[in-house]
Amino acid sequence: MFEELVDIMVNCRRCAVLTGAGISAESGVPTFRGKEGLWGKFRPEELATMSAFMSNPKIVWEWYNWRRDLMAKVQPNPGHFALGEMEKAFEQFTLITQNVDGLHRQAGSENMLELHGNIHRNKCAECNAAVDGQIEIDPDDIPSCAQCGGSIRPDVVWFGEMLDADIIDAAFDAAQQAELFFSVGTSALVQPAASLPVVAKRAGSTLVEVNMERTPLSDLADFHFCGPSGELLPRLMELFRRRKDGGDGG
Ligand code: BV8
Ligand code: ZN
Repeated sequence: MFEELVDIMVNCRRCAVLTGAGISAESGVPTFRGKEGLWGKFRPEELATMSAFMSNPKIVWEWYNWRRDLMAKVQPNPGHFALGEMEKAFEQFTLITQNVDGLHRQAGSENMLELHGNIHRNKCAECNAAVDGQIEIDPDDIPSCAQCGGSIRPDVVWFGEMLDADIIDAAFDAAQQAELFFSVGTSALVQPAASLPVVAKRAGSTLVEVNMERTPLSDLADFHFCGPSGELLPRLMELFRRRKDGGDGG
């Protein structure tokens, strides 16, 4: 199943990976668009937008507190660890994640870009000042920014908000330079993240998709492996390791 891909991997020096909610699914974190998805109960526009926060900060904080509580109970799964191992196998490796759950860092990934922020961090909704430490936010008594008095919000990128310019630039650079680009556990719908695999492919990269279902990217990909990333990525790395150790000719 992976032999042809491993033949390519062993000759690549620059690799980049884009992950989405699917890679955290086997850790017990609901995905955004799956039937049990986070959005199942709500619509993105209702909650993950500045206008939702301005009009109903209480319900937005209730939702984020619910997700934070959930994430405090979950662990990285073998898919996260496989990407942590993959990072060490290439001269240049960049992990680009749309996820805000922090599980990649817990699994040992170092050179990574959090495109959509991090749910465990807070910031001021007015002046963007980082608010470290305080994690528990009472939706009925939302704290104010010490600098400007603005309301405190989760430090994530909402729909209609710009991504951090340095982070998205670094992500496109990594995609442009990659010889090998993996898209893992993402429906490839949300922009600008979903353009990264396309940029990589156009720049000559081998494009590999690991996902439970086909996506708008699947026809463009050189390889599409349909299945759970928590099983497929460890198997791929196992074969890659054996090939690197010279223990496996085929
Ligand atoms: C921007 C952080 C410039 C918050 C998120 C029309 C109106 C308004 C806006 C737009 C519009 N058209 C386009 C836009 C732009 C919009 C966008 O792309 N919308 C989409 C929905 C069409 N993008 C933006 O607004 C971005 N900003 O463009 O700024 C701008 C400025 C002003 C005005 C206009 C433009 C900001 C986007 C960031 C939004 N924030 N998250 C939070 O988390 O609370 S997005 C959210 O979706 C998450 O980050 C999530 O990661 C991301 C993408 O979803 P996926 O990760 O792909 O998850 P999903 O459930 O969809 O898919 C999971 C996949 O995994 C599935 O395919 C499933 O089969 C698979 N899977 C499941 N289990 C497994 C698995 N695969 C493998 N193994 C498994 N076990
Ligand atoms: Zn402020």
